[in-house]
Amino acid sequence: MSEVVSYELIDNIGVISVNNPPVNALAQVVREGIHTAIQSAQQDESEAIVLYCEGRTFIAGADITEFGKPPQEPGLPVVLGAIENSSKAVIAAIHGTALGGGFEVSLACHYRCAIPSAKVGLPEVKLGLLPGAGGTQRAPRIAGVKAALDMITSGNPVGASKALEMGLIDKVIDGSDLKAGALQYAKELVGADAPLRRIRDITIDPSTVEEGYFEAARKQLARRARGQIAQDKIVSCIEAAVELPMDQGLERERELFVELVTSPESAAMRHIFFAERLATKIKDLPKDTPTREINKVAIIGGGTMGGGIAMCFANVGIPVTMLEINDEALARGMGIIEKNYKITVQKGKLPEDQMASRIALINGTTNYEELNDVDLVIEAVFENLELKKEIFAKLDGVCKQGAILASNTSYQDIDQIAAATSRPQDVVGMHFFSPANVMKLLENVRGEKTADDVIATAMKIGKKIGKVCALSRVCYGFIGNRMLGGYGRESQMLLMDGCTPVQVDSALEKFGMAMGPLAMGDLAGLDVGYKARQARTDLPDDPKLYRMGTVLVEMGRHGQKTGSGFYQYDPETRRRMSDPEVEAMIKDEAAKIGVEQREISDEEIIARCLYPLINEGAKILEEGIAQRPSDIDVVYVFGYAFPVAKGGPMHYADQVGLKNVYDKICEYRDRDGEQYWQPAPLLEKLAKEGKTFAQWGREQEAS
Ligand code: 3H9
Repeated sequence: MSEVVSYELIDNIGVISVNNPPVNALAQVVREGIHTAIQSAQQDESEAIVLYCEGRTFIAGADITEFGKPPQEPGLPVVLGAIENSSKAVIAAIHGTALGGGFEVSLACHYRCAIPSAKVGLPEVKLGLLPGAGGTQRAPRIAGVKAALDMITSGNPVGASKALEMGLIDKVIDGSDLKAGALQYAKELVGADAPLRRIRDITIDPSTVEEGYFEAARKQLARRARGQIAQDKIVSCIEAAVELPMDQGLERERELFVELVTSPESAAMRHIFFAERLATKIKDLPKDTPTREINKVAIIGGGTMGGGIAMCFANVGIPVTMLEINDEALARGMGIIEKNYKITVQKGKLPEDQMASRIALINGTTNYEELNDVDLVIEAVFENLELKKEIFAKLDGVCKQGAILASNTSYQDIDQIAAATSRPQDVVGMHFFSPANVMKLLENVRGEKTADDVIATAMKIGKKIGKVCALSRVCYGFIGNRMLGGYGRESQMLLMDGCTPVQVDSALEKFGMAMGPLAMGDLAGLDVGYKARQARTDLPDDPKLYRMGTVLVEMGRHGQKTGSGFYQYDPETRRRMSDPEVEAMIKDEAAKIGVEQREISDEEIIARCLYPLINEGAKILEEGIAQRPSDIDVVYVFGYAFPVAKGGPMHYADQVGLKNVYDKICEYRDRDGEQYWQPAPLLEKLAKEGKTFAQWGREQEAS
């Protein structure tokens, strides 16, 4: 057939096998191979056809690398048409993950069987797309409108038994020998003279859909979509599945798919898909770098952070010992963990019995000696370098040789912490984000002396506990927090210049940030930044700088925890409300220091808050703190809720144009001063050469 698709006749069944590692994506050769195989099977003595995949999974979707390139024949709809119109029943045999175009291939088949561990789904929405090969038309025809809409707009896969319940597949094969089971099933269908079941022949009764259902779905999805445009179009497609005949529904789907696949939102989300995977690759570490076994973990500190980290390990069945200074602190820590698990159970996301088994994996101690057999320790105490050094010296004394000693510090120097031990090669940063059991990012920090296998292990264990990992070198604040400085500063400067807090936050929330910077300050506590500023000696002596943050804290308005900060908060619901008193105060403070306020556009708000991120990102690249521009995007999307549909700050900068970013920074420098705006040399260079960060990244990767 072709290099990646083969065809053989086994007894009376034709078997098409796809073999396109790693995930059997539907590259042109695969599409062509399946198409040819289906056609030739029509001519031989086979009585049914099984579509099977070699390797770790059934087809996991279209080949994402082909999007944005000129289309190559045959297109997927043509292949699906050939399958659906086959004169002999085609049976999809599913293992691993049948996703996107892969699941759509199976929906064009007449029957679908799967092994119990298989999953099926339509995750296109996670790439800013919709299922473009009939998924939006076929799924509601067999699973019902609501189930299909939920599945396609969430993008989440379902396991084989659930898929069977939903009508998405027809049979779960007993045991793990899929090929034998599928052959057996095909023979049974032939023996029973089973009809050619084409999903296209099913019509949906419109009266089964409540009046106003689609409008309500649109509204609900718009609230959670944050700048993403695919959800709304998915609703339109499913509406078409109800209202239009199959062919017209497919046409509508194709039209909307093409709009999405050429949109900047989908390009950004595809960028993040590949960036997430690239971030796990360490430039100077071979793929086969050995890793250390992690079977038992200790966490130092049972606060919110330590508790959240402990949950991450317990969730994947790894026993954890949590160390606190006394029994009272330990009981408090265990209480927080239990409360968090209970909330998860109440939300229906965890069965109650699993909660008990996970909690049972977390043990408390106040005695360092009990850490003598753990494979990994993560210190998560408050940000005090001396205290951290003391703890690491103690760990050095009790932990077995080869144990990895990690710090969850957000700022401190990993090399100094490592120097407090006799084994700096075993010391690494593992920076989790709060709440640690929820946030996806794990920023691993490589010290000067960290051993290769320690880095490789930190990346591997991160993946195991469900995190998206990125690697940083040592600097104050590492990649993520170091970049934040200018973002917070400008959000407050804008107030002095004439904005209200609502205006600043709304502009950034419209851009797609989950929460504007001032509301975020209120959530974190304005006193935190206030105290940190007091400890710094390097800040310019400028009355404008952080003026409102300072004034509010000195009035006792520390943010949500005191019921007011930049905003007022409803004591019951915590709903944020603008505060006329703060707005008047801002005007007064600006007048006191002689700042003339003016109208400020959303465009200026976005530029002043986001361009400092980009500029610092460029410095971080030049210094080799981040491995590549796309790693910075991964940090921001998964750790700081930067909108995925914008692709992270560096991708966004490339879209705006580096020259435009550079020119604006120069304009702000000339207006507001060099102490705040100093274009990074790399940004200046690339702007002048007309290049993008992505191009620079590729050049570096190749060199
Ligand atoms: C679609 O189907 C559109 C249609 O509706 C309409 C068409 C007309 N293409 O994730 P991993 C690479 S949209 C190309 O580390 P895992 C990946 O980059 C698609 N490459 O493995 C990585 O490369 P490398 C809908 C792909 O075991 C390697 O495979 N489908 C694709 O942790 C291993 O990946 C999806 O959105 C692809 N489709 O997870 C599914 N998929 O080794 C996307 C993967 O060089 N894929 N690669 O870094 C996944 O969710 C996961 O890869 C999967 C395996 C769960 C399958």
